[in-house]
Amino acid sequence: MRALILVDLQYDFCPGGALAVARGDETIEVADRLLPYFSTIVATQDWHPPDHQSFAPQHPGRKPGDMIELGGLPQVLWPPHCVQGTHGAELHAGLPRARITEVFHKGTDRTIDSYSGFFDNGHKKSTGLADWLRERWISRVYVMGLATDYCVKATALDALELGFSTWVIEDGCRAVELAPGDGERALSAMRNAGVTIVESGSIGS
Ligand code: VGL
Ligand code: ZN
Repeated sequence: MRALILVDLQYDFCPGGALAVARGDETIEVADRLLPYFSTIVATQDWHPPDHQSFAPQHPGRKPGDMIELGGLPQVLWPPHCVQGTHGAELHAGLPRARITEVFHKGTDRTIDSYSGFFDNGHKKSTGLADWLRERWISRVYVMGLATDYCVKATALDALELGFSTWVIEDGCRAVELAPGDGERALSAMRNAGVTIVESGSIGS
C-alpha cells in the first residue's frame, strides 16, 4: 500500500506568505493532479506557538537567516510563520480538505524545531505519523511539498530510515534556497541516501 505525504502546503510558504518560497504555490496544482491516484493522503502542517524559538524576533539582535543553537542543535532563525490559528498556517484552500485522510501537526513545542513530519529535529518526540502509516499497511510513501531543502528533505530521510520505500516528487517541491543551490543539494542528499526522485507525470494508479 502507498500513501501521498503533502508537506506544509500552507499559505505562509506561498508567495505573499511570511516565509514565502518562490513559486511555492505551483505545488498545489501538482498535488491536485495526484490526488486521484492515492487513497491515503497525509498532510503535514507546520503549527507553531507565537513564541516559537525558531522565530528571529524571539532573539533580540538576531535576524532571519542567522544561526543559533536551540536544544543543543544548530538552528536557522526564521521570520515568524505558521503561527497556530492564523491564516498563514492554514493549508492552502486549493487542496480539497475532504481528500486529505489525516493532518499531522509539527513544530508545536516552542523549544525545538520540527522539519520532519515524523519527529522533531532532535528525534525525541514522534508525531505518530509512522505508526499511523504502518497501521494502514503503507510500505511506500510519495513525498512532495514545501520546502525541498528543509521539511521535504527531513520528512523523506526519516521515512527512509523508518523503513518506508521513499519517493520524492521533484516537480511537486520548491526550495527556500537561503543559499543558491540548496534545493539541488537537498535532492542529491536524498538520492544518495536511497530516496527515489521522480516527476509527477510518471505516477499513475
Ligand atoms: C519549513 C522552515 C521553517 C518548511 C518550516 O516547511 O520547510 N522551513 N519551518
Ligand atoms: Zn516552521
